[in-house]
Amino acid sequence: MGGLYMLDYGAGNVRSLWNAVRKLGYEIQTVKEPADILKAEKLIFPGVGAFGHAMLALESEGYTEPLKQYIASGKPYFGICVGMQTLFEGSDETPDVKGLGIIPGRVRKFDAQTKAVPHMGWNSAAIRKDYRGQDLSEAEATCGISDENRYYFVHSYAVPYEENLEDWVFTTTKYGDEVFVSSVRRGNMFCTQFHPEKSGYSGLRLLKSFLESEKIISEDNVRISTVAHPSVGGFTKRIIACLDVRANDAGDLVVTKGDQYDVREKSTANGDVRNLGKPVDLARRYFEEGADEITFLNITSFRNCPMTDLPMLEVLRRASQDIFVPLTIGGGIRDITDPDGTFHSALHVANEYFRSGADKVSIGSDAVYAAEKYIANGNTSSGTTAIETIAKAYGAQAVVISVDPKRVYVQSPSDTHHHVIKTPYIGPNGEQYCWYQCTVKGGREARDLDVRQLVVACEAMGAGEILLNCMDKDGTNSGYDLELIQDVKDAVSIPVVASSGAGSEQHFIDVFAKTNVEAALAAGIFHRQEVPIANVKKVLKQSGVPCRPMEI
Ligand code: 1PR
Repeated sequence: MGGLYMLDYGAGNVRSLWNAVRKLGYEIQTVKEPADILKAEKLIFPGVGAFGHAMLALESEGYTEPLKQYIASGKPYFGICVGMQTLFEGSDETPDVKGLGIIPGRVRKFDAQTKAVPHMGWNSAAIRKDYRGQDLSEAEATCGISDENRYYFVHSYAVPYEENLEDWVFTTTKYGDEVFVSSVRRGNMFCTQFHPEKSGYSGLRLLKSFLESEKIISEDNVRISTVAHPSVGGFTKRIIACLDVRANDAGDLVVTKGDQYDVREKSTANGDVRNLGKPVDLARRYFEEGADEITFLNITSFRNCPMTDLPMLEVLRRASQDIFVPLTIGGGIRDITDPDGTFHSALHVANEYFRSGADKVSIGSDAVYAAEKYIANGNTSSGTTAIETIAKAYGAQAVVISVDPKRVYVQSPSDTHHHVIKTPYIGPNGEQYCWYQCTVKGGREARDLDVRQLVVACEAMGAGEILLNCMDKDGTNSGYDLELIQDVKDAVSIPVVASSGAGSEQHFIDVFAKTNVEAALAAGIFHRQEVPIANVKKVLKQSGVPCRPMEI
């Protein structure tokens, strides 16, 4: 089909959308100049990053007027996330920048007192039962959205559902105590707050219905009833598969797995790097098996890794062609100086990863150094750290902090100036207390910084999520470190991913029952096929923990 265009203002991972459209058998072109917008027969605007940044980028590229003209022409338009928000009058995210003003209403920030913000993960999108006089099955059939499915959201700002929006609102979604507009649909326009290109097969079906449709819906179907749909909460806990990747001694990139971060076989004379499979093949398997997200950690990239040799870029490019759930990449996100003296900022390194298909980047060692400086400067930051520069360009939700802590036992809380917790894992000398010491370089070097100090500083600098490993638990199959996890949850209001130690389905039940963490990550049990992801979700569902259903 000719004439399908994507509006890209250079702010994010448009590769996922491109891959999703290709997967569905369509070709899509990128808007390169204002005239392309008017040439388009169908237009998709996958907005990423801050509202103000998007509006200013549209303005400076000369896209604002052609975009308004395109929408007014009646040709099909699909806005995603910020691509939907820009249609409203304005946003609290950037109060002095006006939106396109096509839909009445304003984008507001979620209340972080009552829930983790950003709203990150899978939630339902409930079609209003009275929608434009259609019955539910008709509405479902014409757009591919179903109340049963879950869609991937990642945002801190949303349009609260209000009565005056009823001519526009197609679905609403509940997050914590707030109900917001998760899609609008009217005339030629269909826009979603969630990311269909990251919403598995449910998202692909929705995109397909847009690509196939002649027109979204006719004007005479404008809604007639005033009964709003009582949106029910459908937010789920996430199950994340993690792939620790490095080159083995033969130079091939393999998925490996450590025991407390030691990835070398003990059974072979040479102590070879443990090889559990090929990164792209394993990641594809986890997507098909129902992983809600996939994380790749390049575990040796703290070594000198020039920009010309970032092997994970190719892994991401290939993985993102067939995987339609969020991909996180970690390892080596920091300022890099190549052997020839060329300097690359952390933002530039992150750009390369986003352009190759990553949705989030995870920062380990560099976050520890940044937090140390932040604390040393009286809890102020320069604005130039990797966390800050990447969060400013791509939004907080794109910046994950990967924490590699290890326990340091003390007899009494007064034995250290660090934040101490009581632990059920008694120390070698009978100690009942410990603090969690941050490490860098894959756990090789310990720093005088505790986990609480790290996560609080990183949240203040603009990080959007914490990936909380535990060196003592990694690879032990003995369950998550629940005390550590709840302690970190209590310290921040951004989402926290529990990691390290999962060895059975029961461990997932425990982590969600005994802490209020948003997601649980595991590596070894999935790689060794000891517990399939489907079984984890089945037992969680039986225990009353909401999960994204398996889909085909
Ligand atoms: O410091 O920004 O270059 O990032 C390096 C990244 O590599 C960090 O995210 C760090 O956690 C990771 N990393 C470095 N060395 C290792 C190692 O294992 N030797 N892996 C490593 C961290 C922990 C988790 C693991 C969970 C679950 N591995 O990724 O997947 O513990 O395992 P389990 O379910 O089998 O218990 P930078």
